[in-house]
Amino acid sequence: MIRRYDFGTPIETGAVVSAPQPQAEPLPYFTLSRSDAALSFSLPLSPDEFIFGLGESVRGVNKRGYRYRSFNADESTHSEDRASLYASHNLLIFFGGTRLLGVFFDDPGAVTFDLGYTRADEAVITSENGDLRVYLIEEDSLKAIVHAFRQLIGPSYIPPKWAFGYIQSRWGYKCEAEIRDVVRGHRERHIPLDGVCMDIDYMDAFKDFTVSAERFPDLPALCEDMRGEHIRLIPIIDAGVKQEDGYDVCDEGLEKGYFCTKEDGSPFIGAVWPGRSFFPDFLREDVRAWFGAQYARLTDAGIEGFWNDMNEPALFYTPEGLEAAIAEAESMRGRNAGLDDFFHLRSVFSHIAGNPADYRSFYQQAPDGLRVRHDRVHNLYGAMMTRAAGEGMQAHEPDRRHLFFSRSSYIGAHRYGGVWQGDNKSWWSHLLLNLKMMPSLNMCGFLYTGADLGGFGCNTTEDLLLRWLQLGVFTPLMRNHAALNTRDQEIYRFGMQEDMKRVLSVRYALLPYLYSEFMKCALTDECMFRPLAFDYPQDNTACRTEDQMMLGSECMIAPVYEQNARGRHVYLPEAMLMIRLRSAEDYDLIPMDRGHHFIDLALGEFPLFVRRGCFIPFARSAEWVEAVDGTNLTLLGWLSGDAAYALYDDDGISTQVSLEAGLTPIRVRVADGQAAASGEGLTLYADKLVLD
Ligand code: MIG
Repeated sequence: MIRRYDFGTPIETGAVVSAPQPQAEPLPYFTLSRSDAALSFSLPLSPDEFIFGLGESVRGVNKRGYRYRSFNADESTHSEDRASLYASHNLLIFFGGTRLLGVFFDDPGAVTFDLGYTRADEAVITSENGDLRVYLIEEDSLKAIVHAFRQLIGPSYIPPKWAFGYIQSRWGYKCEAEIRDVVRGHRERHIPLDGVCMDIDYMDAFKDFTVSAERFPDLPALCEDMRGEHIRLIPIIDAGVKQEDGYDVCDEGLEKGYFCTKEDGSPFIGAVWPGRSFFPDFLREDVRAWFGAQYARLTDAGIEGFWNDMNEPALFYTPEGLEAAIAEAESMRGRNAGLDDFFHLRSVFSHIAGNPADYRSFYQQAPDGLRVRHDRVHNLYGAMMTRAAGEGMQAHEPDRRHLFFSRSSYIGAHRYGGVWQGDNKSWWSHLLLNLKMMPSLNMCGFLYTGADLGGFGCNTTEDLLLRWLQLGVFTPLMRNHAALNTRDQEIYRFGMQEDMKRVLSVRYALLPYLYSEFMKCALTDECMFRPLAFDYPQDNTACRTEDQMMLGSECMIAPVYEQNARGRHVYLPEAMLMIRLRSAEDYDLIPMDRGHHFIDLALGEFPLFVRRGCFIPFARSAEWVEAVDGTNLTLLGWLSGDAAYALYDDDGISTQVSLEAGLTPIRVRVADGQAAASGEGLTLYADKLVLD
């Protein structure tokens, strides 16, 4: 059951698709308090209560014990102390205390979540706007709460099937020749690959929807050659539009008044990669339609996917902010500056980027037509950019799916695109963070997601990349991406490339299962990645386990995330079959009992656990998605009797998807120590099933 409570004058966010009527009675469970405009909701916590949710954020899957703040930020240090990342996903689920309760705070402004931080026995959620909608979700299980929430917010975005292939990316690929080299580097060595991202350097002077004539003289021809190699190019689009006379996007945006404005009505200017830039007012439907239509310039050249960046929006500086800092410095000239002056000066300059004052200095148009100061609706900016892109493509090519993933998001954007987890670092702790964010993002509707494999900032090490690929094999978005001036990170740069290649072979062999599970979750509003608590709520050890995740209905994963480890501890909440994988052809099948285990895993090995009584389909590997034969499948599992799996598949590109039409039941009958498998139109091998 979902109940809605309105406070003040809520701003329409587009997060939900079917709002129940607001309740007249006061909000139960929470104690309310006001201080100026801000409205706080507090709730006592019992000692062992869990709090799940908050989508993209640092720390654990259980968010209890820290203070988080929804205020989207271009934050490249995802350390434990960061309260905000790029997204705001204001869902909390209280579990294991006196109540089982989901709460969604639908508020596009700053919201603070003090979850047992100030006081260990209390959660206090504070809306700075004080104008918001609160949805209470009460069901009898964690799964049911998330399912009800997902029905409230509408269906998750569905990417094309090729987007489940391995994608190589790097900030610094400058020209066509370099892209061709990267593709050759993979194809020559038979390292699987389906896409290459084009970062900001493909553009002419970082102008959105332009292509550098010098470095990419013939994009349509390049796209066509790449298609011949079964590769898609995926260009980046930034939020800021370069201020430049004669640049048509800028000229048209100015002429039609499409950009965010300052208090005096003149267009707001902030500096990002193109230098001084304007920011489209994505809250406006007409602006979204206009911006979204621009993507067609690239799809008409043969592009089928995009990533949207810098859409918090990131601001390096505003002319006013920079001027004020310089004035401050000048006022100190000639003074015999002491330590305090020095620290003050340093802090003035280090706070120019992403300055809260800048977010208060411009205005947008809310859906009700009223002018609203940006900071009150800040967390919608990236979401509405993704919506512009998604709706633009729906209008332009309604029958085809396109790949979209965005850096910034708000709940609601999950209907239009996926997200990547932003500028992580080549740290082992960020491999674990990648894993922990997966289920939280899934709860909030973001199913197509993954992190920069190998790490974005800092120099990776080959063992880190190898172990990270062993996690990336399971994440829908599987992209290796690295920052400018970091060590080369393509697989073929490393001595361990054969091991890495073997890991990738598993991705393609698992594709029928991963795609099937993804699509079933997208079409039925379920989570593909789940904390163990969702499946084993009565098992306290399982509930407190955060470095293993349930994957789809049949599996559990437990990646190695420590350097020099040659194995790890795994807790099995029930008997499972461990598939110790080295490659798609080379693996061990080991039945294991419920309980604690230490599992040996050499550098090139990683485990996948299949619940006893279940099986998964495993294909022959391939070097690109379209080459995977999803009809020729080996079944892997541990059975003592009959079992079944519903395999979903489709053409991978059409927007007309139907669960019923896509499902093929696979049945295994076990009799006299023999297994026989059947499934219409499928060639199935039952010889790898472990029977007892
Ligand atoms: O300020 O386009 O998160 O993936 O490579 C950095 C350059 C801008 C941030 C993105 C990252 C991308 C980078 N961008």
